[in-house]
Order: sequence, then C-alpha cells, then structure tokens
Amino acid sequence: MNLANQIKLNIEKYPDMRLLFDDQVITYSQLWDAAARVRQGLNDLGVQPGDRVAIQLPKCLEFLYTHLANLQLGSITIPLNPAFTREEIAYFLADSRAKVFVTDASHADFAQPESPEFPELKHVVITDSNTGPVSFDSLLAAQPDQTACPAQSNDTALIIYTSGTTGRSKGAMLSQANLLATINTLHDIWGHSAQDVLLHVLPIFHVHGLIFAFHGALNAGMEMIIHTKFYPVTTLAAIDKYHCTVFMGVPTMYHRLLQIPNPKQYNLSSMRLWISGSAPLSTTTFEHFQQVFGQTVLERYGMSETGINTSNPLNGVRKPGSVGLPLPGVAMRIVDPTGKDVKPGEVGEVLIKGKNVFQGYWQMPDKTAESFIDDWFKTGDLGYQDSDGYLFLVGRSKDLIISGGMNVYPKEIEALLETNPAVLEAAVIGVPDDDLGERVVAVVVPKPGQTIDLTALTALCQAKLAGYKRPKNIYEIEALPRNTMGKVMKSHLRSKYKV
Ligand code: MCA
Repeated sequence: MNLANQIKLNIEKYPDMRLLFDDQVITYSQLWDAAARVRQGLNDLGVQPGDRVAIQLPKCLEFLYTHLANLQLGSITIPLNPAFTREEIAYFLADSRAKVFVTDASHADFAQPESPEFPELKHVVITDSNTGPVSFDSLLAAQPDQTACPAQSNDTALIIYTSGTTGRSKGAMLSQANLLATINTLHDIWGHSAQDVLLHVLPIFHVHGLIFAFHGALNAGMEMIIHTKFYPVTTLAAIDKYHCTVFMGVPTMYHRLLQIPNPKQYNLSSMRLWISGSAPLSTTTFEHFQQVFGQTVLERYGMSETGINTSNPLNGVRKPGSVGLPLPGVAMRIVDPTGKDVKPGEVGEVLIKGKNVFQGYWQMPDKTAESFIDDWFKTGDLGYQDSDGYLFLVGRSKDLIISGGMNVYPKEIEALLETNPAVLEAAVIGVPDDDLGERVVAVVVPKPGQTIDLTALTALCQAKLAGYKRPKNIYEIEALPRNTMGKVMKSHLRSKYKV
C-alpha cells in the first residue's frame, strides 16, 4: 500500500466530508478530483514518478492540490516556507534539482526555467496570475487521472529541508512507508475517527502541519476547519462554532491562547484532544492551560527525520515536562557519548529506529552516515527515561535553537553575519522567551580598529534570512568568551543576554 492509495480509500468512503478553508468549502471528493487534474497537468509538463516538484506558496488549496497530485503521481513534494528569501529558495531549487516550481507571481521573475542557476528546472507554475510561464488554472483544466498511484513503499514522497548544522541545508527524504507508518500510528494512539473535527492552524510546509495534521485527518476521514494563520481568538471562536474536537499546535500557540482575556466566553466542551509538539512545552504553560481550560495538553515528540517518536497517552497519565512513551513500532535507546546505553534516569542522546525513520539526506550520503549509529538515528536530543519509561528531553547535543516551533541553526546566521567586513566573528544563541520558547540573539565582535554598523547588520539579515531566523537582538562585544580549548562558551552568552 502507498499513501495515495490508502488516502483514496477514505476519499471514497467519505466523499462528502468537508474541508472549510477560510471562506471556501470543499469536499473530500472535490479535493481529490482537483488533485487528479493537477496530477495530469503536471504529467503533461513532463513530471514523472521520482521527479521533484517544489512548492512555495502561502497556506492555500493550490498547495494541497499540488501536494496530493504528487502523491497520486509518485513525484516528490518539496514544501518551502513562503517566508524564505530569494537566496534561500534559489538554494533549495538548485539542490533538490526540482523539475517544476509551483509558486505565486512574486517569485515568477527570478525562477526562470532552465536558467544556469537551476538547469533542471523545466517549468514555473504560477497560481495567482495568467501571465506566468504556466498558470495553475491550466493544470486544473486537465482531465483528471484517477488511476492508482504507482509508488512503491520505498519510493520517496517528500523531501523536507532542515537547516544545516554546518551551513548547507539538508533535505530529509521521507518515503511512502515512513509517512504511512506515522499516520497509521497516530490514528491508533490518538483515537482519530471520522467523528473528529480538526482545527488546522499550522503551516503546511512542515511535517507537523502537513503530515501529522492534514494527512492524519484525511486518513481518519475527519472534517477539517483550516485557518491560513494562527490567531488565538479566532481559534477559540472556531472551536465553539464548528464543535472541533482536535487541535494541534506548538507551545507558542498555547502560550498565546492563555493570553486571551475572557476565554470562558467560548464553548470548548467539544474538544477531546489538545496536542502540542515541535518544541518543549513548559510545565508552567501545561499547568496554566489545565487551570484555565480544564483540559490536559497531550505533549508528543517528533522530528522531520523520524515523524512521530513518542507521545503521552490518550488514556493514562500525561506527565508535565515529558514527551511521553515510545510509540508502537518505534524503538528508542538513550546512549552515552561512547554509544553505550545509559541506566534509567541518566541523561544521554536519544536514538530512534523504526519504519518511521527517514531514508537519509538527499544527495548527502556522508551526512546520512554521520546521522546513524548502525541503523539507529541519532536525534541530537538529550534526555532520560523515568522509572515508568516516560521520556524527558533536557537539551540538545546539536547547536540548535527552536523559536516558536521553527528550527534555527546558529551556524547559518553566524556565517552570514561574518560576511560583514567589520565583523571578526559572531555567535548566535537562543535565550529563553515566554512567547517563542527561545528567541534568536546574535553577539558580534568587531575586527581591530573597526566599528560595526548594527543597522547594516539588521538590514543584511532582513535581506537574506526568513523572518523567524533573524536575530531579535544583536549585541556588540569585545571578545567572545572561550574555554581553554578555544571553544566559544555559548552558555556564558546565554546567561549574559537572557532578558
Ligand atoms: C514568525 N516570526 C517569528 C516566528 N514566526 N519569529 C521567531 N520565531 C518564529 N517561529 C516573526 C516574523 O518573521 C515576523 O517578524 C513576526 O514574527 C510576525 O510574523 P507572523 O507570521 O505574524 O508570525 P506569527 O503568526 O506570530 O507566528 C508565530 C507562530 C508561527 C504561530 C508560532 O511561527 C508558527 O506557526 N510556528 C509553527 C511552526 C511549525 O509548524 N513547526 C513545525 C516544525 P517581523 O515582524 O520582524 O517581520 S517541527 C516538525 O514539523 C516536527 C516533525 C514536529 O515534531 O512537529
């Protein structure tokens, strides 16, 4: 079985099930039919199984049609954050060797088919204008191809770019079998059913919003209320209005829901499951949510490379500060730096094995090899298991900041800041932030005799980096603190610059 054929069974079972996409209403069968047209349209452009189709669009139906068309055809979706700058997108198009780029008119000018920058890019499809090289409407006008999806379990279905720890972003390849393993597991452990109504507020260019939420819901036959963006008050109002039962969010969203002045005015009694992931949920937010909303958030742990790994139980104790228990079909070990298993209660690196674990990084066999010990994936997360087997994450071995559920790799930003001729070196750190969990802060050291123009540095970040990666503050310092080995002591910087 592949993902498209499994989803198709539900489309046939619940043809009239609805997606309410802001003010548009669309049924499962209309969604599938539109995707089948786009499938044929892409195929007419020369897209074959295994080809990459990059999508950089806001959250919209065209995104979902294109992604489902790829699943039906056996081609590979490369979802890209609409906030990425021109330079970021250029890297992804070139690296993925995408054949087709589906985007809006704002990117039509730079991504020219078969330009020397992207020699393998054959077509740019524009969603919001008929003036582009290929209009999205022309794909939708094709005759629907309703034949079974030819993809095999081991075929790649999705490449998710994760920022690189050493500069270059890596494309995590997820196979049909990986995605199926994840959504089938979620279905069982979270008790999803066609009686559920999902409120979907997450971005769809990540595994969380695209796979756990959207695919998870399709796989259960759920009605979906889809908001293009997260607004706290609108969220509660929608739950009240549509009697939603399931919500998936990042901790920043839970923090913001708790800032609403009079949440009791909304009837939220239909809700059975508030799920949090992508970043650690503080015990303060967990407990505050219980007091204000009278429900217990279910925290879980996943990664782009592994899909879902652990979850607090649907029925049973949900421990504050814990991401729960390893899921059926997911094997977990916690090891010391030599690779030896630690004792329960001791901290080590979390390793994961299972059908959920990705195929490797696109065209980066060395990086893939470095990420595994034997066939165990090294998550880079540090944690321990308590005597009941619950996992508590306490830190990371990788230099990674998680801001509002978005991964930010300091190296990428440090390298950019160091391109400024007055900057000798830069260190980028995450400092605690009530709203975002961690906020990105940069510390820069001037070259001898030079003065750093901090406004110019801010402008540089604005031009080259997507908003969530940009340092919220930049500080100048005479020298970075280093240990005797010469390594920058980021922990010192983190305590110095925490607000
Ligand atoms: C937006 N901004 C941010 C972030 N998001 N700054 C830091 N961190 C962020 N995460 C900045 C923008 O650049 C802009 O800056 C300003 O905030 C307002 O932008 P806006 O779009 O209005 O932001 P927002 O609506 O407040 O967004 C916050 C958010 C969003 C709702 C928390 O970031 C979000 O939806 N996060 C979820 C990410 C997610 O789905 N992660 C899953 C990946 P300026 O004003 O300067 O222009 S992990 C995953 O998939 C794995 C598998 C897993 O386990 O889940």
